[in-house]
Amino acid sequence: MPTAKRATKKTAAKTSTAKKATATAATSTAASANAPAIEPATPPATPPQSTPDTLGAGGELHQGVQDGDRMTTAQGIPVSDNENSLRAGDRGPTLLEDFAMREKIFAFDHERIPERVVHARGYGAHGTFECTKDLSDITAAHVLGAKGRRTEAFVRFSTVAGSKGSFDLARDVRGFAVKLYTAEGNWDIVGNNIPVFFIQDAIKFPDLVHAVKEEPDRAFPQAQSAHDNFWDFVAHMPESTHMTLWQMSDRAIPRSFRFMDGFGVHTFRFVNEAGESTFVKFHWRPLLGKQSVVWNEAVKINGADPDFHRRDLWNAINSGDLPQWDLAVQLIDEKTADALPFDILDPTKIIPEEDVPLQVVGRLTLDRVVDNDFAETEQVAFCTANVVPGVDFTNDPLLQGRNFSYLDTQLSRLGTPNFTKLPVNAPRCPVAHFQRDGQMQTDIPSGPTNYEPNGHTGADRGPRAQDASFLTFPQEVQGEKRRIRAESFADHYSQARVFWESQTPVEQEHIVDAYVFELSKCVDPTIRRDVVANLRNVHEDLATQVADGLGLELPPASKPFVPVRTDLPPSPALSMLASPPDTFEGRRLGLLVTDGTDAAVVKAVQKAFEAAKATVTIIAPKVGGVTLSDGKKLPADELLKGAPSVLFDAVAVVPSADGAVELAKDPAAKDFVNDAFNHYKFIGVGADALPLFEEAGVPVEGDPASPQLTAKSAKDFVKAVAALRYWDRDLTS
Ligand code: HDE
Repeated sequence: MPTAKRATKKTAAKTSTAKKATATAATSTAASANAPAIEPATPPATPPQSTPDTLGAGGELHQGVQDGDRMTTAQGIPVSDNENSLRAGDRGPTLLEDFAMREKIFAFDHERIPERVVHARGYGAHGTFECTKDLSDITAAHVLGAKGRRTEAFVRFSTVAGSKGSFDLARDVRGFAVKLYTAEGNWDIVGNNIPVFFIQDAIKFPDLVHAVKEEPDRAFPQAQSAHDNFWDFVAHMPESTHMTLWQMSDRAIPRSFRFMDGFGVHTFRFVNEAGESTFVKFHWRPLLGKQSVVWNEAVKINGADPDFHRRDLWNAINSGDLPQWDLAVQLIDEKTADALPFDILDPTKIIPEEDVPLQVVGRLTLDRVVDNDFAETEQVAFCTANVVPGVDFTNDPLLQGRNFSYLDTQLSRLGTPNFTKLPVNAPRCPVAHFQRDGQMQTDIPSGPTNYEPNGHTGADRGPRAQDASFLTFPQEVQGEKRRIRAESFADHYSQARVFWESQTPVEQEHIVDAYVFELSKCVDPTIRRDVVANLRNVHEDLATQVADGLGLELPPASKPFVPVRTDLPPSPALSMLASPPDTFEGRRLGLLVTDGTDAAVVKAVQKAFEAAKATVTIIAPKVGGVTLSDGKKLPADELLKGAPSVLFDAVAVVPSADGAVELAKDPAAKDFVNDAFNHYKFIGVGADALPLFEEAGVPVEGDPASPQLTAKSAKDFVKAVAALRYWDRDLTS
């Protein structure tokens, strides 16, 4: 089986780096990744003792599943034939005795573990976090204690509602979960790309998730909130109004994980060495700026490439285009917190950046894709309760509930409390505790002492000195035990109004369109009415436009618990388009060529975009490529029929004169330019390309974002596309 052998060797080499990284965690397993093939057993001269170096014929404990040179069963028995099961006679029945076949199928039968009940579809990568500002006056967290200090990280991005096999461009919140393997244990910031949440109290989470997931009787719609159950729930939960505005905005259809924010959502607490506490909100801000797609594009991307986001991350990291985010914090002392118009414990509220500015304290760089999606991305276990000394919780009732939920769900997903031993979850610092046994215990703790205090393992195995340990902030707590919502949580609309008022007209139009689309999918008309009744408390313009889009008579406003504040100023930082990235770095140009395309144009475009740190994808009618004007062959990256323009941030269409005539007959080419134009993209128009645009009915002549593209103008084109979209394009002409 030469193929099996080749694969084995390659993977063995690759996994050795992962092993190195976890060497400190895997204390008792000194297996070598590059161990020689197991030789046929030579009986040992003396009977084996129970020490690791006499385990196994090769004298070593082997845990890697692809370490050996020859194929074996999981028990290490060499396999003679992996093509045929054991049978009686060449046409006879298969024998139960075939342990190799039965073991193989048994393992396969159990390959899947339960998918996450939410955030099932995710994609992970490794990276490094670097502290860029010493924050030791505010927090004792080691990771933030010295400028330049670097900490290993793992990040998993996700959608929330869809199952593991759903598509990437669902209108949905994105998970942004970060694990920092600090010198003082793992710190998880389990956040989202939207800074607020639908509900204020964890007890409502199962209801929210049931409502948004597929309806239980029919098992659809998948990965979509556009259905009765979700909007019925929202209509009856006015506290979700603020979050649904964000969800209806373009934030919920990001262009890529690389171009979206992350937020810790809750207010956390920093505690410094003197025991002083400061409230903190966490923000991850992408260095390449924020960018989203438009809804019509999202719908088409889901068909053209359901893996659009994961492919983007994989390609970017593997091509050295490393995604980066700044970690910024909003620090709030008790006095400032008391003066804010909202309760900082309420997770449906933000603290405007204009009120409490962001301070950048670190930078996250993703620099390595996973070696194995299951072992790492699927098995990674995040938990809000994983905090390190210097970081603590607040009484946010959503956060308090989450602290219970994550550990609990890991048990049903990963099947054992020993999931902390998995390489992706294991701390990168020494651990010392007396927790033992359980399913899948991979450690072999030696000696009889499994309790503390004891007289054998030494003082260092007891609790560490107080000042180096996690100390809960001694916040005073008192009050009656009651099921109650604080009055300070009662305002459900004012910040939704601020969000609406802070958006540009284009963004407001997208929000209205999204509400109209989603509510149009509700079969029960009372749901549409009730949602619009709530929206009247946010802003009359919003409610009127949504009602109009639905053909609905404007219903009376629902009654808010407390009067809506109309005096709060807009927060420009909430708009994505108000401060666009203005760079094409990290983005993708689709360059459509045909036989005879001017070689000088191709060369100039490639050079200009490479200099701008962007990617050029060559698209041609045949994937074998084209012959350019200079007679040279140019291989294509993509076939035109398989690479619609929705997959690119901007396009350039540079056929030869004959090529343009041929393209004008091709529906895929016409869709290519039509969609690019309708999605407000920049289009570089080659000198001979007009017949295609004319045939497709795309009015590029006179359109400022569809300049003529020549070898000379390539540099200007790359500057122009940094605007990313030309929102002023009049689509009615
Ligand atoms: Fe989660 N959430 N969540 N969540 N959450 C899970 O944990 C939960 C909430 C978030 O990539 C689960 O391991 C409750 C807010 C992310 O592995 C589960 C509540 C935010 C991920 C769970 C919330 C999040 C999860 C499912 C309300 C943003 C994916 C699988 C009190 C700040 C992590 C798992 C990954 C995953 C519970 C609300 C973010 C069931 C009870 C708010 C990014 O434990």
